[in-house]
Amino acid sequence: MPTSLRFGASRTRLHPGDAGIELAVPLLAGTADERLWPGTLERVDGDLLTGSEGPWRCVALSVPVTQDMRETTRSAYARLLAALGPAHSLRIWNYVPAINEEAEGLENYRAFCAGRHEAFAAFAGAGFERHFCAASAVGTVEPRLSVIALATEFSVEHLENPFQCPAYHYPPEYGPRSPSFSRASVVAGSEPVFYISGTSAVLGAASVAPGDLPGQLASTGENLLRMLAQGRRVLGAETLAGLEAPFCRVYLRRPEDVPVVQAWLEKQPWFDAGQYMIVQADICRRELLVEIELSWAAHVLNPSADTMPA
Ligand code: 3EB
Repeated sequence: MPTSLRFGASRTRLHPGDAGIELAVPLLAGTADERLWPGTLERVDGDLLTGSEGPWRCVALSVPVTQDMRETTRSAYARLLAALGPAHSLRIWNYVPAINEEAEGLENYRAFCAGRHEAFAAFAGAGFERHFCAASAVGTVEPRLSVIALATEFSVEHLENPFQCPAYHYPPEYGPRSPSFSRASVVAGSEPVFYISGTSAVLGAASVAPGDLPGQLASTGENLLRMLAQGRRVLGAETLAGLEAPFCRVYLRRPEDVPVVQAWLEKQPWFDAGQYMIVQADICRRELLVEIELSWAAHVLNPSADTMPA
């Protein structure tokens, strides 16, 4: 039985077995569920669940954040990386409590980045940046850090956007430790999978069109097309064109912006009205209003959907 990520729950719960993962992130539009991976999860260690299905591996963890965000994140990621084991990281979703609020002079997102960076450095040692995969990190109102990770035995290629500074090279003005992710991750070969990270209006390392939704959508759309071109280069144009349309998730800071985002989505070449959701979440920089991620994985991770002839 495949596992789904379900948005709009009253609280976050990671269920072993068929019930999947429920996230307390409000759904604003579109479908509530995204098929996450082809297997089920088992509870192995309190609030940490894992599963393996063929070459794919999934780890999900949700921990209360009662004290220091940096240390909570470091220890959560140490457990997560240990549970992923030797599999190659492919996609990580992070839900960070009160992401733009500060504690002791450090914004929660920056404290999260510091703890995540420290855990990767301790786990993978020198050259650990090679292991950074596609990710998103957005806010949640629940006082819990929830992280869902996919990994695979297949080799994974991590991609960068030539118009953006690699996030792991962001200068220190964006926080004491840089964010540990790549702009996209691809598995080529017989079971191709392609994940574009949560993508925002960032050029170089700077935010574009601060506080201006149409300007940010335009810039985000250009960044998504740039990453699509990177993926096409690795997968081949025919392979990419042969895949089902991507699943699209939009993280939106202000619920009242839904109509503007929907009108914009309908004009995007990759958009499929049957495979998207808009959820309410704060974005990791205060001036950013929207972040968008695309996932081409349904044909592998949701194979039952392919059994009906068109
Ligand atoms: C950015 O480009 C926007 O910290 O894991 C996007 C995707 C962003 C992932 C993360 C952050 C992350 O810097 C923010």
